[in-house]
Amino acid sequence: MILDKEKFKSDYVRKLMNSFAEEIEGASKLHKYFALGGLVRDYVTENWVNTNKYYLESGEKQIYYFSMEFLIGRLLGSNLLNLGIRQVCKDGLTELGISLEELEEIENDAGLGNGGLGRLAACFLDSMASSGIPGHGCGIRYRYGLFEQKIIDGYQVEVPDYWLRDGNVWEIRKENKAIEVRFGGKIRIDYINNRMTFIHEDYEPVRAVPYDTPVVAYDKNMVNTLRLWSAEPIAWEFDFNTFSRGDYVKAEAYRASVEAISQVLYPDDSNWEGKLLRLKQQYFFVSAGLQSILRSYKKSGLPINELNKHIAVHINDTHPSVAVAELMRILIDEELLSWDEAWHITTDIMAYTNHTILSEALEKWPVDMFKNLLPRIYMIIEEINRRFCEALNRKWPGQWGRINNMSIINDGLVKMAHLAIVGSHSVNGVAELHTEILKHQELSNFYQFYPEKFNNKTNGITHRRWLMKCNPKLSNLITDTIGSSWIKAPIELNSLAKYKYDPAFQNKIASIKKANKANFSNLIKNKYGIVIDPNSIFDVQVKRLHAYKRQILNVLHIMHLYNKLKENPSLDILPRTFFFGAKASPSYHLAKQTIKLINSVATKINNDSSINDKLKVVFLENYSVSLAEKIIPCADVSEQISTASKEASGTGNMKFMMNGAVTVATLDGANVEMKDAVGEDNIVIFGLKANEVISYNKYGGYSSWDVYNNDMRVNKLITQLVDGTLSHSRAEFKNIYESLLMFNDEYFVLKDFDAYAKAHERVDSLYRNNTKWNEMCIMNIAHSGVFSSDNTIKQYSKDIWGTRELKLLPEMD
Ligand code: 26Q
Repeated sequence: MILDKEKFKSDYVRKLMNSFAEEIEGASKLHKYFALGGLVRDYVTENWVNTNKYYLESGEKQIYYFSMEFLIGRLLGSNLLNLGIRQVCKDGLTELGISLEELEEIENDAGLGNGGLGRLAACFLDSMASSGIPGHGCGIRYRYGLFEQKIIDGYQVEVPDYWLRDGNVWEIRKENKAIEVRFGGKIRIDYINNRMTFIHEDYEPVRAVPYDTPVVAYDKNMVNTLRLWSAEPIAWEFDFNTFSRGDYVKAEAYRASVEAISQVLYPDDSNWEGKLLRLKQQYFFVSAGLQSILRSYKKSGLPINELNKHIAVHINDTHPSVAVAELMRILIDEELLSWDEAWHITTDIMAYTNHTILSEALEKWPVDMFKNLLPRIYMIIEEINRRFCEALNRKWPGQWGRINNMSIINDGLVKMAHLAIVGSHSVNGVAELHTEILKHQELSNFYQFYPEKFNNKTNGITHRRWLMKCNPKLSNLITDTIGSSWIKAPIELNSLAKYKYDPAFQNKIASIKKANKANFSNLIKNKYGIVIDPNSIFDVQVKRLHAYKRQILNVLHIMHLYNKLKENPSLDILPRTFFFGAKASPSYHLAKQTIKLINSVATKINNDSSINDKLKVVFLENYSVSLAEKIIPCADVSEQISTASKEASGTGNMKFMMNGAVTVATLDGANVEMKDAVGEDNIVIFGLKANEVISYNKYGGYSSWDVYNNDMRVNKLITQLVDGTLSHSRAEFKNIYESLLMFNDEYFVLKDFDAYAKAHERVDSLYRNNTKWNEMCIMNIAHSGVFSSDNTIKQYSKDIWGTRELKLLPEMD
């Protein structure tokens, strides 16, 4: 948008006055932030209204991305960027004596996600809008996001994340668009006009109220919508006229049980408590979302049997897969379509993305729970399953083992992944390797039955947030060097490859990294009191804590370097600072123990002056989107070391690459494609391959005891876990010790140790050659454009959704 500085200043002063009856002098930082956010929101509202109007009137196909998680982080900076007014606002604020950066720091992260899956949804929203695709998010407005992590005494302590405490300037509550969602009760079957009719009785109604957040396109007059639903009691329960004490108690219980639905985001949990509530959450937002889509579709006057021409729904992992049955319910029970018509429309609308091959993450619900909570939905799933099993039996007559295995309902469980596959026209994995594993291992039966449904869509990241916003110095250097076309067409970053050998460009790249590192070092000193050397190699592993991601491999290797330095204090290794950032699911004991281990190793190493500051270890508390934006531009080395075959894709890996880090990687997830893009000289690959891991898992042949007995470095490290080296209590790291030895090291940490240590020796020697290292950084940036989520989203749009990319919204009258 066009905005001049003087206009901005006067708008801002007025906004502060109108919102808080304050002048700049007397206003708090919080109010200054809210005035700025409110003003930016005002700037987008006209385009937002026009976009919605255009979408409604044109009948343009809309895609709704259904997700339990949207990890969007902060919005002020990205909205300013996408509107193209960051500089003018910054200059205007400076003249008013206000620092834009300081105001940006006031905003609470919207932490409505655990990790990759939620952040992917957020990147997709940005890319859909910026590519001109009419695409919207649909999810839950959790009152509490993922917990805030405190580290106390080296242990993770979880604190509730009340992100809405100060209010949320970006959202608008849409009271008039509320929807009723029904739980429990019974289904009575009746014949009305000769049609079998299903009447839902004695249900518990819940009011779903939408809160809309604008999703601003980059340099386009379009604004899409993220609609998050909040659960509230239906008003009639509080009829104060007929109110008795008993009613009051009942009404309060009802209120609490309803509000619980949108109270808190579930951590990716091995703990199944609160299962019922999670199922309630899923049906709640799916039903509200689909009902509201239908309501606005009908307003446009288009015929119901063309719904699939105008609407697409994407199911982000199995969590929203009840959408298949809910859409069938609406089309059959409310729109009076036949089963076959409804099924054709539903499967044409739905598409499903799988994000994991870990079987514990595939959702299964006990039949009794499901039937009681969602009786009509359960009936529909039974019918879907009956027809599906019949079709299976036609293809594979009498192969009951296989049919049982594929059945949606089996062993007293409803299998949501199966429902999603059967009810969608597209099933995709999130990296080439992952999709191949789905097709030939985990979902091979389904692939044989529905080969045409399976496809790959490699993940991506929005280069607007993950380069332009978080690393403005690098972004400006790129534009100064190759022009600005890469911003609209990130693949053109590859023009940077020409400058690979250019010493002047290399120096600029190196000095930007150095400046970012120096800034961050100050932050670390202020927050943790740890002094780190900005000239040391910054080696970073930030991601959810999980055994398969192998933070343990990293920390064991750090212990090993420390052991070597203790033996030989003059050992010639380059100084390194290792950073970790990770939240562990509260009930995931081993993950929490790993955090304690990292912190114990950090304390030991950081306080040992005999190693001459050659090693430092920093655990970054409360890893989040806003912290990621700070650490990623500083990284020299990116740790992507999951056990091959276990990481579906990874997206952090791409963010580091785009910011010029060199990746130490196993051939897992999208690392494989990163290697292909950047060339094997510019990435450090090590370790078992996916097929080797799969084969060990199938046929055996690995014993961690053998490594322990034969590799004296490993032997020493394992012993140190339990001999008091790191903790007074020898039981402190017992679970880690046992997982590596007694339970035969499920994730091949010891097996890969030697290769990993060698990979780091390579890193050390590559870094010594400044020129070579800079070349590698440049090549990583230059080949990262293919991992922009703009690229990914265009493939979804073309291959799966059938949506169009609008250049600009036509002028509205
Ligand atoms: C399941 C059942 C009960 C409670 C919680 C869950 C649950 C919650 C979150 C299961 C899984 C998740 C999140 C998964 C996730 O983030 N997966 C990551 O998705 C990324 C985007 O595709 C990939 O890049 C990562 O490889 C994958 O791990």
